[in-house]
Amino acid sequence: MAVNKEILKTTCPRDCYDACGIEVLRENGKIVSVRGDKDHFVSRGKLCAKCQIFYNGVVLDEGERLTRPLKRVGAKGEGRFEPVSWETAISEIAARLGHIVEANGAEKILHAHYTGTCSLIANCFPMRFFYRLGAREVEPDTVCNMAGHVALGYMLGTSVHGFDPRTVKDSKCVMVWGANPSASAPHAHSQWLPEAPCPVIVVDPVRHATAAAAELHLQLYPGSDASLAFAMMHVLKRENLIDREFLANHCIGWDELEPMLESCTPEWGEAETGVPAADIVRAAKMYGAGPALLWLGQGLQRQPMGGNIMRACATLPAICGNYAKPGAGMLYLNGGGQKGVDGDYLVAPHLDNSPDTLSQMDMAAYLENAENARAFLCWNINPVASSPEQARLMKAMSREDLFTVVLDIFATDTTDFADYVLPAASFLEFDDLVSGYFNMSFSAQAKVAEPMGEALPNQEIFRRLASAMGFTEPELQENDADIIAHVMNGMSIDGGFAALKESGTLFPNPEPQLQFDGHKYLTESGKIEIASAAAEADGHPRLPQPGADARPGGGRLRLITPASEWLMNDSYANDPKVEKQLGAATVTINPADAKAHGLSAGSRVRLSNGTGSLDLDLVVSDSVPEGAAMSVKGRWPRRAGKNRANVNALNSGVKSDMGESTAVHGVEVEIAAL
Ligand SMILES: Nc1nc2c(c(=O)[nH]1)N[C@H]1C(S)=C(S)[C@@H](COP(=O)(O)OP(=O)(O)OC[C@H]3O[C@@H](n4cnc5c(=O)[nH]c(N)nc54)[C@H](O)[C@@H]3O)O[C@H]1N2
Ligand SMILES: Nc1nc2c(c(=O)[nH]1)N[C@H]1C(S)=C(S)[C@@H](COP(=O)(O)OP(=O)(O)OC[C@H]3O[C@@H](n4cnc5c(=O)[nH]c(N)nc54)[C@H](O)[C@@H]3O)O[C@H]1N2
Ligand code: SF4
Ligand SMILES: [Mo]
Repeated sequence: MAVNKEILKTTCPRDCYDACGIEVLRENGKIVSVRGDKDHFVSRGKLCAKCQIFYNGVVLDEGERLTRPLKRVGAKGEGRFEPVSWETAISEIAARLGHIVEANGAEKILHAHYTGTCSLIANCFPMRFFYRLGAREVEPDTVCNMAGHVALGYMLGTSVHGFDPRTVKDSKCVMVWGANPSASAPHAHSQWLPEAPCPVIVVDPVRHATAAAAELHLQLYPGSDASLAFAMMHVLKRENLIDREFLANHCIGWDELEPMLESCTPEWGEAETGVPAADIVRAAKMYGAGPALLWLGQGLQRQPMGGNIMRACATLPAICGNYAKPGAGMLYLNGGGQKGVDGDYLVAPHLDNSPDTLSQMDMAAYLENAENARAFLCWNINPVASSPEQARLMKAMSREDLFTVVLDIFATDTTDFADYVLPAASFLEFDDLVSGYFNMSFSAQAKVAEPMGEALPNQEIFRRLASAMGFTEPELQENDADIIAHVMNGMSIDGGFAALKESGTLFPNPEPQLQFDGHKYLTESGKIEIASAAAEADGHPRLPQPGADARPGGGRLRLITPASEWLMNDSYANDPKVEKQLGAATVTINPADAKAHGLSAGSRVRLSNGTGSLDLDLVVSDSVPEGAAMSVKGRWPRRAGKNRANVNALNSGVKSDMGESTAVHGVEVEIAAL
């Protein structure tokens, strides 16, 4: 019999800078291979190593996926369930939620969500349901990047209008500050940076692969970034590399900032940051040499003073006039708005009845108390793995009277605590849209397989819940094809979804975009607010401040828990081949600290603090500076043996200075041999 072979294009919808194009090979309608699209400008025929495994591994494995709605039969946390029909699950959940709304009020229903899938409909549509319901939302960005959003909002009026990476062809320097592309943006690491026509500077306490490949790596102490930025600004001023005309025309507050630079000499900078003064001078001259790009990572602001640090670092492009011209700019994230995506339409804010949001840093404490929350719904998130105060959260989620519903594609630590588990369809199983947040690309997620078992896309699950709860607003029943058509009608893409599926990815703006073209800054003043009255009104300093966090005392270490090259947040750890690549869970410390603590490489150590403890294998390397420790995020507590913990067992949930956001890279731990 002839084999019917087809190749279909789709897109990786994960929370990743790259937004790779994917090619799915099907034989007689069955997926036989998921791989990088040869014609795609990012993937060029190659997915990252983790997705190459995972998308051909457990995602396609019916034995590993959730395929039926489940109802709890065991104790909370045990993960024992019996299958039920969709009708039973939906009607019982709707009845219970309806009862809570009547007896306690909808604000006693808490819901948490984040980055499980970032395709537009599956990530946004469920918000329509929760807005209408009036449930309380755990503000998702508070576990990731909220401090940076708030800080850049003060300065620029937006945090989601970054540089266009295509503009690098005109750059004289790229500076990557507090991001690790070698893990979190693998193709930017292997292609975009090496192909840049200019030197690369990396600023990071950890010498990761991108830092090792850079012309210059400034290996600073964690939390000393604001001082480094001020020392660089001192040099830029001294060397006449600042753009005074730009400052006069487009910025507010230079006159107030300039005197602050006087004492921030490179030698002062070295004492503050640990970076040699000569390297500070060299970096400033490289950055000041002409149009330059500054990439501010999300890891950068996950610190106690993360908001101030973002403001200090983002002052560099302002004083060098690095906006609104080719080769210049700053990037935190690129939002869909720049491409014409109507984000409001996707979530329907006019339905919003909900009370104030809750910081994810406060979630464990909040859930402990029945007065706060009677129900907890989790979708696109695995908080038992990703949230702070892990042990406290598991205990709170063990409350018999906390009605818990979790949507996921796999059984996770979080589904173990659910009363009902609802099986979500994977990205291969429904049509959707993907908007890259680094590149200015816009892509189709195409349905290339039927949903596995009885799994359903998030949006369909919430349509069914909305009906069962008697909600009649048409927005809650809008179908995917209509949503896709509506979004695309608002954008300048010819041929609609069919054309997008055919090409996989398009650039709504075919030419490289100038950041803040025509100097249209989005603050109320229309200028870059180095000095911000809005920040001051919110109780922050009017200007970014130099300064570094106190270095941990008493032999403690500052624990950095960034992205792993083998995991995608808290996903992929259940794939046996990924698990093999990951090997044993480790913590890396500097040789000087190993010596001081009498520890040797390969030994088993315990990290502990007032929040919890975690046992790991020790790696000793000067890839991390003295006083710091590094262990990647994203392992699954339930796969760690009887202790059921990952790095978030040590995370107290301490907040950064802005946005009630996480300061997870500022956590301190003690280390001891086991
Ligand atoms: N210690 C430490 N902790 C951290 C961080 C850190 O740096 N250090 N980083 C933080 C950051 S930046 C983030 S963004 C968060 C991320 O934390 P999470 O959002 O919890 O992590 P993800 O792995 O992105 O997604 C969670 C779940 O979504 C599921 N999923 C995938 N597709 C779908 C779908 O279509 N529908 C549904 N319902 N579920 C789906 C996945 O199987 C996974 O279990 O973690 C934070 N936690
Ligand atoms: N493979 C993989 N890719 C991912 C993810 C993943 O989990 N795995 N997660 C995705 C998500 S949700 C996000 S938010 C992004 C995050 O991606 P990134 O923006 O790269 O953020 P992180 O990985 O948390 O941390 C980046 C770097 O910040 C550094 N850092 C920590 N403290 C400091 C400090 O005080 N100063 C400076 N200058 N640097 C510091 C860390 O050493 C680390 O190298 O990646 C996305 N991509
Ligand atoms: S996670 Fe990132 S690098 Fe990996 S396939 Fe998806 S978009 Fe590409
Ligand atoms: Mo994130």
